[in-house]
Amino acid sequence: MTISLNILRASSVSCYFRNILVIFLLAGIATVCEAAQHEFDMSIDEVTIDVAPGFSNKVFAFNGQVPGPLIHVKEGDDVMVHVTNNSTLPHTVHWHGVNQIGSWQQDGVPDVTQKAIQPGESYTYRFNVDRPGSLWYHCHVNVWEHVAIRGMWGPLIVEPKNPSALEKEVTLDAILMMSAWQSPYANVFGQGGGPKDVSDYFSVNGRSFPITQPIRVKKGDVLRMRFIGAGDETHQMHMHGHDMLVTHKDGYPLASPYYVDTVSVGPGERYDVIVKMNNPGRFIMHDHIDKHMTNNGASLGGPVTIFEYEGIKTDDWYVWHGKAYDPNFFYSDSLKKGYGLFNSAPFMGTVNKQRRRRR
Ligand SMILES: [Cu+2]
Repeated sequence: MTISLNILRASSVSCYFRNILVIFLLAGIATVCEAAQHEFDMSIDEVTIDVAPGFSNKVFAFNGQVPGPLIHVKEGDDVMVHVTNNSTLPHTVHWHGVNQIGSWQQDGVPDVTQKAIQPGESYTYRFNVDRPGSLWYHCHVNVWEHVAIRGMWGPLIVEPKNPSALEKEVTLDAILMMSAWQSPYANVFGQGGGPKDVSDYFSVNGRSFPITQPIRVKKGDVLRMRFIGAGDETHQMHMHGHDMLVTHKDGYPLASPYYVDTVSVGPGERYDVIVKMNNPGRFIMHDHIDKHMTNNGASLGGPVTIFEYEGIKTDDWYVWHGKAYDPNFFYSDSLKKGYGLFNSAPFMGTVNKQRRRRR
């Protein structure tokens, strides 16, 4: 900069060339400052969500919703999140996939990087998203309960500075967060999720069929699905009628993408798949662990969606004939809105009528 200013001051530089230099300098500064700075607010609230027909579950919900709000940023951005704990138990937020280079104190692990955020208290996380991909965030206190069966998770999508040619072809985005529930503890905060406890409801984005949603497509769409293993079970997600090209694992691009019709999504894992939607019809996607296709033992339930192609006539007997459609159930609309934090009204729970702990 000093050298550049000296050049500008040199009397031999004409006004014309000085103006050109200034333009180049400003362009350079703009490039250096390309990384954005985001500041978000997130609360942790005690609410109840409907997981399946006749089954509701009390949760600790980021911004009152399960899954939590979409955080959508770009590789290299700085992120600041003010977290306020309105619940009756302590929590933290771990930013899963962010390597926290030079910022380990922001990793969100209680008694390792910070003291847990107590009820009524706030904590501010500051970090740089140092690598792109399908990341996520979740509590790191009593994870077997708070994460496995209490809904404390949401997507953190970091767009790459240099997307691949195939990624640029994507016309429709979907996020699928897999998890399970334990009905004996549905209304009991502070318990459940132990090694002897049994999951009896299974879900995608916190809901079990039939109150999940279809993914509506048209022939020629290039669909990207980001699977996130948010709970404590493995889910074998099988798509009928199409090949899924696995392009990323845990946010990292694969050197050799490979085709599957079933993708195994374990706890903490993320898989990105890209699918050429070229087979008009009505096709199911379901968990191929058969007992996961039940709601407390009753079939059909669990993490099921159906790909509905535009132009395929619905039938009277079709299980979702006349269903009210939510185009944002898989965050597809939120992902189109650019960068930021996006709440989603259909994921909101109802506020519990209970006494808050006074501090
Ligand atoms: Cu927690």
